[in-house]
Amino acid sequence: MLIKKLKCMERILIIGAAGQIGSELTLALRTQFGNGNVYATDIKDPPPEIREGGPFQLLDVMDDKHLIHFVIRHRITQIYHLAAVLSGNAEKLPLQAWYINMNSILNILEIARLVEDVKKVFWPSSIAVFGPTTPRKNTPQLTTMEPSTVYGISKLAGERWCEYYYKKYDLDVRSIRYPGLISYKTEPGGGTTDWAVEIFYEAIKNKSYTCFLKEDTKQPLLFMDDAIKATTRLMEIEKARLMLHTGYNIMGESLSPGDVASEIRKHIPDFKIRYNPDFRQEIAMTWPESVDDHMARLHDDWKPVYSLERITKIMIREIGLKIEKAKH
Ligand code: AKB
Repeated sequence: MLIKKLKCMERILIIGAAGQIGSELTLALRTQFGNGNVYATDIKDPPPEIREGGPFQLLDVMDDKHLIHFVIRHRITQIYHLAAVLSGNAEKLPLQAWYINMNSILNILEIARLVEDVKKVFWPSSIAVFGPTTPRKNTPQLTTMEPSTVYGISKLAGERWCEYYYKKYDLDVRSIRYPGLISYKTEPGGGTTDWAVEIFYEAIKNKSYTCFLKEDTKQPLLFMDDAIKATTRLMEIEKARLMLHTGYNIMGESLSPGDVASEIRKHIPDFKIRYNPDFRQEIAMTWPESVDDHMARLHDDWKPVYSLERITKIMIREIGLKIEKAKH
């Protein structure tokens, strides 16, 4: 009862609510805390259920003055900062990506430090924090980290800043190193793991896909529902029980485009895939194939429950319905 009462007092700000993670996390948090207590924001329009299901406002995380006013006016207690320039796009405009990724997290950390009502911050890290000198298989939580992409460097620096604010100001920042996320609600944009979503859309629309990675390049992947559960659980854990204030490794399965294509063919037998690796192949080769996520699993017994077989069935069904609906 007491827990329920406290939960109702939370007022949550989501930055990047129109993105791949934001569009699903907003809905999950609205179910948990009540629609009116979760303020979704982005610089672009979100899907209709985000805009219509609770408060939504266009807001730019780079605009620190508007942001701090928003946080004070709505007496925000938790901030989820999900906006970022992803790995592939960041390589095209490295300095802009660095500026956006770093200044946005610093804006959030500063606001959270200055505004007393803000008690917790969530910020997504990534498997991109690892680099070519990191062991690629079962990558440990703590290991050599020498990222060679601008996105990876910004995520590693972001992790260090999160820990700095925790140590210096006792700010309760929590983070997960997301692997490639598979989801059907909102497509990702500009990442090195985007193929794991694109492949389903193209298989359903055109029965063919040209993949930007090689057939056998394995990456750690995770279904969005498992990622959302890991995130909401991490945010619920008592502060004293947290083992890390940087990013927790998590993953579902380690899969290559060839693995996913074979599973899709069980449903669409004439699906064809071609491989035309581009610059993202090089990025993928510096990232883990799989990560050791035992620390995340220690928290409330979190473990992924969606297998490739189950994910494929869901993706084919849901994307099929979405395409049908768009026609009418
Ligand atoms: C990307 O590919 O850039 C992201 C990530 C793994 O952080 N999906």
